[in-house]
Amino acid sequence: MIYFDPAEGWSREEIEQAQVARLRTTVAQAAKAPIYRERFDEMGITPDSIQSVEDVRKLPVTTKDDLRAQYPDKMNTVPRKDIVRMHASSGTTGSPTVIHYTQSDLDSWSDLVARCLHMVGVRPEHVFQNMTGYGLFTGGLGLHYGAERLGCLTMPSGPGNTKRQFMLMKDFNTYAAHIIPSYALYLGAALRDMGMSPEDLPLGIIITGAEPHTEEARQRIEELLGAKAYNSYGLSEMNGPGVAFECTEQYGMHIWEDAFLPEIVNPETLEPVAEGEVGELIMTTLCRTGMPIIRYRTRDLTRFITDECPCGRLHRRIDRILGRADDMLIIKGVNIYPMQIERVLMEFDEVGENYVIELERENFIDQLRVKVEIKDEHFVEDMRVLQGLQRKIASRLCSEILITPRVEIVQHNSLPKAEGKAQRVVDKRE
Ligand code: ADP
Ligand code: K
Ligand code: ZN
Repeated sequence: MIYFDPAEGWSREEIEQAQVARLRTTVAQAAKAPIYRERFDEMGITPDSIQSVEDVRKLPVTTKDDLRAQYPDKMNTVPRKDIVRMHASSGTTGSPTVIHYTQSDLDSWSDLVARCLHMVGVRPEHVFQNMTGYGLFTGGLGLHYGAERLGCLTMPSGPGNTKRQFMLMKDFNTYAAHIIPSYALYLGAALRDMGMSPEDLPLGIIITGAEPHTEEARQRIEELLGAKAYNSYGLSEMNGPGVAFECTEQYGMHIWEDAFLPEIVNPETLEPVAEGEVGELIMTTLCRTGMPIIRYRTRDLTRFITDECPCGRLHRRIDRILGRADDMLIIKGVNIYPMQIERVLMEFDEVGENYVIELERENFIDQLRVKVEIKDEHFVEDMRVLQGLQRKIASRLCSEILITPRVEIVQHNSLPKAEGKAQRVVDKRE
């Protein structure tokens, strides 16, 4: 097998040797930022503190609040003239954090994204349609530069304008596309509504990422758009996309361990979880020069998949992101993740591609309401039929999340749709 980057094929020994060397360089570089200099001084940390990969645990963690406190550029470790780009997190949870990149940071980021695309079969002769928002959000320019680096004709089509997306796909023979999962579902439904079939599209590969989605949602996307869909994980604090990516096995995402040092810890104690257990993903940048980040607490919950991947790559895989620690809903004392709800909804053939979870408080009691669109062909005027379906969904949900939500079936295309990350949970309490 030919790799885009030789590092893809490294042995564990080669990976770990590079990690130790790069972590030492990163500690030295990070110490140029006051926040790290102070923390390292207090804890007596120097590059020599790092002798093995495990020594990363001697280092302090960095939180989103730490980054916010360093706004707008107090964590930079190079002079301003060497910074050539900035991005900001989309601010899904609170005010944004800003990331600064040198040219060498941008180059290694593009290489990582190109490596991901190549891994799933994208090649220079393919046309790549990037259907995510550009701007401060890293998903747009991140995939754009990666696809160009690989050599694809890269179309910055952005999100929205569904008819034009299909037109571009057909006219330019788009083989690979990057689409946020909720928009991919919407697009698939729109194709069906227009009376077209997946065979009418030239698509072969879809990259979905940037927000949590279930295996069931992936299968729908694949069926609706007639292409293989690969999960892509990233976050602006670690460049953006290109951190972890599914290979053609479609089981877990390889984290590029030559560029990032991942840990999975118990979010309360910060101790490593047992092999293969779910915890919070923490990552350290290993190649960044403009703004290295040490042990960033992603708040994302996942686990390492422990067996070796049949594809032969030895960069460890993480499982589909369960959600952010902040996404967890506590209703009537029960912990629920929105993805548990999505998984159940997508099991129902009658159910369409859009849904929203609403939290309400009635007489001091929290209530969970799930509004879900029904496919046009299943919509009937007969209330009894719809109520029957609502009951069926509610009882399946109850067996999954242990409380019975109110399920409300609504007509196709009646729920708000997002062009960027979908807002799946609306909290109407208070
Ligand atoms: P924000 O934190 O404001 O959303 P980012 O655009 O940096 O800003 O988003 C990164 C976050 O998006 C990740 O921490 C994770 O929660 C989520 N995310 C990105 N890719 C995926 C994915 N493939 N699956 C699940 N969640 C993802
Ligand atoms: K090309
Ligand atoms: Zn693999």
